[in-house]
Amino acid sequence: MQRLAPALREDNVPLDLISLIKTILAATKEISFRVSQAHLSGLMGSTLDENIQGEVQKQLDVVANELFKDILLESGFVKAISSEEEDTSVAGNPNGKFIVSFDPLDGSSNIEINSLIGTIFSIHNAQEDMDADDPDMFKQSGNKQVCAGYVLYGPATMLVMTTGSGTHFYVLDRTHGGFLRVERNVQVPKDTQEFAVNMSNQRFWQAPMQNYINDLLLGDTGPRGKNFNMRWIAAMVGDIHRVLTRGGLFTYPADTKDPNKPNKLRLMYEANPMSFLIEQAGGKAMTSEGRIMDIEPTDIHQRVECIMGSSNEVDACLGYYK
Ligand code: AFP
Repeated sequence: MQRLAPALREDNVPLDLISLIKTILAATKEISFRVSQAHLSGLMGSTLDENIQGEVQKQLDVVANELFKDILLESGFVKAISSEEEDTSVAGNPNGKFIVSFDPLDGSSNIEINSLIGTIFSIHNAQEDMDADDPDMFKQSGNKQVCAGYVLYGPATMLVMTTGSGTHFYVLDRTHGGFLRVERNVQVPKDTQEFAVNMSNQRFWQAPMQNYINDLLLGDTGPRGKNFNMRWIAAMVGDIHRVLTRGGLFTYPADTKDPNKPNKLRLMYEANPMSFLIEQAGGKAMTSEGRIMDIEPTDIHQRVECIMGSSNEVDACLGYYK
């Protein structure tokens, strides 16, 4: 097992990016501690506020967001940040080399039930010719990410990260306080018999997704000729971690439940970083129309359809849209 900084140096990650990653991890270690103490410190439950997405914020969402934002902005490494919990981007050091998009606490409906939650982050190079307070700086495709990852606050606090040379697993070793690399170049199996989707939305999906999932449910009596199992953690960090660990297909398809919100997952804070991790591990990350990371963003809070995971299964799903 290797400590984080030597592991990153071995992968030829530039020193300024290593410094930023260490800053991000300092914030996540603090969030991990606050999460573990939340019940004891009266931090369970919701605030009276809604975020820009119209979702009620949990107290821990706010704490995690403030912590992450403050540590990043004070570091001097970032020109601006953009968070799922902020109305717009927030300016940092005008000379900062990077910009960071993040979901400070993904899966917040799991907080009360002491189930999986995590922090997701995505790093791009800052554009030198743009002002630090210009949110348009974040309108860069997922292809331009220089690093992406998540920290999962589970039985172990785990970091899963890529800088473009494979996806690697790290575990927080509380005996020395740092992350140790436990698995290099994780590979998502090409085939799977497991899928993850919120089945309660089935009647709102488009016909191709309805047909695909129906065929999975028919198991060995249907056209797929094999049985499938289903899992749904309701936190993308948890579901994608399972896919990275043992394969699977994860989807949050477009639906007509709320005509003003045909997609649920956020491109910048969820879909792009997870796509980078999945593709670096040999999987696929798509919408029904193309690669997620090819999307040129038009809004920092835009939402996108997600179909990702084991490559042959993603292809099988997309076959229903042709
Ligand atoms: P939050 O970021 O608001 O906690 O939402 C989590 C999430 O965006 C994603 O992580 C899950 O996959 C998805 O929502 C779960 O959605 P359902 O509540 O519709 O199952």
